[in-house]
Amino acid sequence: MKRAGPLLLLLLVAACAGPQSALSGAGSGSGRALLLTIVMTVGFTAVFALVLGLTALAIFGPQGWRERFGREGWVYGLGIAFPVVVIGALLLWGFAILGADEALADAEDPVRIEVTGERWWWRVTYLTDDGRRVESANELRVPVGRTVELALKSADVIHSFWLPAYAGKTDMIPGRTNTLRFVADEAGRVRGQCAEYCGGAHAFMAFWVEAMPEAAFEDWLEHEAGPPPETSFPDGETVFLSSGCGGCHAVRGTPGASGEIGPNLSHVGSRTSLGAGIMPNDREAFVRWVADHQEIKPENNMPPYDILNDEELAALGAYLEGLQ
Ligand code: HEC
Ligand SMILES: [Cu+2]
Repeated sequence: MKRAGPLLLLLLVAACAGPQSALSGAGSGSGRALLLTIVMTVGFTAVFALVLGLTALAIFGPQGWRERFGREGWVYGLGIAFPVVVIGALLLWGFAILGADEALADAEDPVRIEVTGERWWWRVTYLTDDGRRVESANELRVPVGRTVELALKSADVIHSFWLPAYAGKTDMIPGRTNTLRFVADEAGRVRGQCAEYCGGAHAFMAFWVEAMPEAAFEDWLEHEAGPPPETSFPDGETVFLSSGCGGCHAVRGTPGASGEIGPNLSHVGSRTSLGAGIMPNDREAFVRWVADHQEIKPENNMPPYDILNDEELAALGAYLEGLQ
């Protein structure tokens, strides 16, 4: 029984690892947030223990102690001066540690990506060195070891961009552009989530970030900027175009599919997930999304498509998966 405590704690801490954790961070910002968390936790546990100890002494302690604690000086000392000094010092240190990381702020030639919070997905636009805007959605790819500068915006209400493995939360506020810089220290895939309640499907507004070697990133971006390969599923493309999907979704190189309302689907088949980080990305998932997205992600802004039959759905699934 005596061992249960530490064991439980171990279990709890073990649950803190994984792709969406500041404790197993992979960037400079998360390291600082973790240090702050540890210092706060240890420090305030000590203060809590002190308060409990003094309270116990004041109640159960020897007569002399109890009289001593009865004096007014204690209220000024431990009740006012102590918290002001401790919390003030922590506040200043917190500002210093969480303030702009100078190396990051000064880094020249960052990779620039615009991320716009939409109800309830992420519009992602890469700004290339030669001035092009490459639109994608619901997933970010970044090069390892190079500073990434995100311009965070909102298209509607306040969202919050939270990518704990690399940095703290940054709000996305209508009419404003907030900047977030980070460096991914190693290759890998981490998860982020909207951290500000933004209405109906807020809980289903997540995203994945993949950090990859710089050369691979450049190749990927070049591919992402172009149209998908010619489709091997013309039937699916026909269903897509005749069902009005292209009024909301763009597929580069496809006449009639240049909508701006929903996520850009040019290379949707090559992304990690569907529906803003909530589903796998395979043919079957595409079919499920089109058929049942209002059950899977209630209240999302894509209209239901109950009119499509199984054959049309299968053709659409194959076509969408092929958008690589
Ligand atoms: C009125 C606009 C509208 C129309 C029409 C529309 N969609 Fe969507 N679609 C959206 C929106 C908005 C989302 C984002 C939903 C979310 O995740 O909150 C979306 C999401 C998607 C996704 C997931 C994309 C991703 O990045 O995960 C797919 C796939 C998709 N739609 C396919 C289709 C197909 C196929 C059709 C036609 C049968 C269609 N859409 C018609 C607005 C639309
Ligand atoms: Cu939200």
